[in-house]
Amino acid sequence: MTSKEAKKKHFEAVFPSLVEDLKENAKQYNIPADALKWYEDSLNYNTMGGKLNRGISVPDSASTLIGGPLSSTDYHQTATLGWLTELLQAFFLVSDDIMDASITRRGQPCWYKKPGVGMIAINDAFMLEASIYILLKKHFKTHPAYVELLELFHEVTFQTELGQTCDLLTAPEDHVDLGQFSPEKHSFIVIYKTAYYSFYLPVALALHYLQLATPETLQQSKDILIPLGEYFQIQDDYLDCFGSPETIGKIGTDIQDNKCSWLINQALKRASPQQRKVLDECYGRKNAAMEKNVKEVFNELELQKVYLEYEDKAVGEIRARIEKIDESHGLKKAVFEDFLGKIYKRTK
Ligand code: GPP
Ligand code: MG
Ligand code: MG
Ligand code: MG
Repeated sequence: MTSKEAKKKHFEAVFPSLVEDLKENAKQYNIPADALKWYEDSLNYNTMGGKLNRGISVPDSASTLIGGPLSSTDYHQTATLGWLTELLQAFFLVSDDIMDASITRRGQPCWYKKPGVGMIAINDAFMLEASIYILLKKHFKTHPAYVELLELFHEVTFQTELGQTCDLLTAPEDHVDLGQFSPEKHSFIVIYKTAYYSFYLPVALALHYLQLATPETLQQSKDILIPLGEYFQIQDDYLDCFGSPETIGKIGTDIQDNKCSWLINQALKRASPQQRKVLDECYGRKNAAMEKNVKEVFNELELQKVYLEYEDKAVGEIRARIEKIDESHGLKKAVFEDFLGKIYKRTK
């Protein structure tokens, strides 16, 4: 087993006890047995099975910040905070898959696509979100940063929902207008819908847990993690079209869903009048043949090459920012180098 696999196993081993906590909490309301089982199944199906990068980053960042291995209590506590970020992610993904009409997630049917689930998934998403605050109270009520942790989860949730609002409003189902897209809009969408919860949140949690969170350390972290998160979502947009569904575990929907993705913005910058006509006629239509025509234009415009050039440039800029970090406030460059290392050139 590689050390990465061992780390993942160690982190996964914490989850069952959190599921037990949540079941115990639910039992105080005399929850019927079938509802308790439904809740447990939803927790397991929607929270497990992913890469767990966000969650593992909380204990990882904490250990880097203190410059050595965590005590077993600190590991358990920071891994619990990591699982809360994974619950937040589960809440978002169950909801996002309904909104995006997606088919698969993590190599399995999306939760709402499972026989017998359907729109019950909306309530399950709410239950996943509520579970964060039940566990936060149980494990951190007496932590000096309890209120900061609580407010951080609330703020990051709102930021993500703001990004999702813009993602959906720029992608109306019944009206395609590629003139509505722009790189600026794209940048706003991806920073809010992805970067805050996926990148800033895990590091901010580690800083609060260790009581190293100050306006300076939080701001310095944000200045690196938001661009890093923007790069991550551009990878996601790229993989939606050019990744392999077997590897990424999901079937891309961005072209048919009329999404203001990185690829369409690049295509619009480069398209000839004829290519633009194909994009206007075929983008955002629920039709596989039209989706194929769009992909052909993307290929003619060599967007895979454009992406590799973007990646080199973006990663160079992020590395330069990391280099400039002032470690005297308690931050460590390695927190960000590790994060970049986890996603650089990812294929899933
Ligand atoms: C990723 O968008 C963003 C999210 C999963 C946040 C959703 C936010 C909500 C408030 C529900 P995406 O649709 O590109 O992700 P994926 O490609 O994984 O479906
Ligand atoms: Mg989406
Ligand atoms: Mg989606
Ligand atoms: Mg996507």
